[in-house]
Amino acid sequence: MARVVAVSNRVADPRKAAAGGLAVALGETLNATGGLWMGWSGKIVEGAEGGRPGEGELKVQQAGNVTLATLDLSREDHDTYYLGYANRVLWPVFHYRLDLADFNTAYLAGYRRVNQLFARQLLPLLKPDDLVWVHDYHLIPLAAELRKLGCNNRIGFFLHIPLPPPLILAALPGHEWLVGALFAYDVVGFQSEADAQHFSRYVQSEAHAEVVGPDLYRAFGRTVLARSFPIGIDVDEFAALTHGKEARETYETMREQYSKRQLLVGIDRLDYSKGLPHRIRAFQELLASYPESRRSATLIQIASPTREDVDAYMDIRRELEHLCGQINGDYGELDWMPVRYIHRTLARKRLPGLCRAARVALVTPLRDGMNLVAKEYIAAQDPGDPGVLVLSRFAGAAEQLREALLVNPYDTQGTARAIHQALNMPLEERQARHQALLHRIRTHDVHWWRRSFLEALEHVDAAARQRAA
Ligand code: ADQ
Repeated sequence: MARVVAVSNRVADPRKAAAGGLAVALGETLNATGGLWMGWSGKIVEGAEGGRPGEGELKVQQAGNVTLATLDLSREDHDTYYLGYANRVLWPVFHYRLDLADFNTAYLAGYRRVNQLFARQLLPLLKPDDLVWVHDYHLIPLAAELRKLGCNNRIGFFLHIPLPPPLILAALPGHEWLVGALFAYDVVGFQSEADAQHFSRYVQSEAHAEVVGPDLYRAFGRTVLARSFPIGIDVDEFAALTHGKEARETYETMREQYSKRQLLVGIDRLDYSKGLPHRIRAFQELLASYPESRRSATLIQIASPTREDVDAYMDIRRELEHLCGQINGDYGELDWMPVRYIHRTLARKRLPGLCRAARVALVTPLRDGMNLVAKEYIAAQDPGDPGVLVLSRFAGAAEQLREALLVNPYDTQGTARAIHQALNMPLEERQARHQALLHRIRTHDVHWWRRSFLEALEHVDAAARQRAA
């Protein structure tokens, strides 16, 4: 295979286990092809007068067979591109939260500037046959910027978050420009069928795109292959972690502590898209409607700190803390607290232990591109005595994980009923559902995802590209 060049907002050293499944999976391909990974270093350089540092500060280092190329950002670029356009505009709009979007024009200017900077820095590193794979909403216009500089490589883009329906997307000022920029790619990948359909409907109605073949759209003088490539996890890597020392320790401690109780778990970033307050209210409803669950059902909610410089994230944190305090005050006993809320990132090596010890996992986002926690929970279970996944129908994962108990997180009573059903599900039914789910996440794991995307990119119709050139 040709050399693969990955570009994402942040890069991770693929050799470090803590980097997680995506880094490991990408790392494998990058390593095999002697590839390159470019992104922001995570460092902010304060200019003398808040100005931007000069260019040419790309830091290049080797991680095994992989070249890592990282760029520092100026304070202004970081605040407008990353905190601004990516996290205050695209993230809320793409998660259907127009009410939380802040359409400040300085953000868009910063977003364009940083994408231009990435393009200028990346171009000299590219060889003509490289396959370039750009990741996520931070870098949508990158291919368009590279094309302007004369780049003719095959370039693919994968959107890790949802793409909203046309009328929500159309509320974004400059949406025509943003979606138009996707046509500079050869392949555009989405997490779910629903997202791919939103793209199809949008480009046909707003950009008068022509459908020129299966999943092939032509507009702006270019042809793009756009379809879903649902991301998976590295099931074997996760299974190995599950049997590691730290995970076993966590599992045994939890089993011991909760031997007479029913343990439920929630593991998320503290993001408003994850539906945490809705989840706590559904759990409260469980305690109110099913008295037998009192003194028994215990929810451990791990919510890791994230994007705390953005107001909406401080608001959701306060709301969650208030709700957890309320439910513990109303229902808690001297020897039992219904919710244990932990505002921290759980060490990756311990995560499978907690998953395995929990009878039920609550994965109930209001909107989510995929949600890998749902898949990790399945991978961590003991097939002989598996737990039950309660999953929001609005997570991309719900398209694949049909044997989970699917819920509408806005329906508090309905979700409480599903949690009750999960807690009382007979062993044979748990086993049958788990077996089907495990099969699905195994056949569609992260390696399948990476291979199918890169194969699509490698085999993109050369004739169509010629016509476009
Ligand atoms: P995220 O929104 O970050 O990712 P998710 O897929 O749920 O969401 O989690 C990514 C990883 O973070 C998982 O490996 C998970 O275990 C870990 N994680 C989450 N919360 C944690 C916590 N409190 N402690 C420790 N680890 C935690 C985006 C999209 C998703 C999409 C992924 C991958 O929003 O929809 O599934 O990218 O494409």
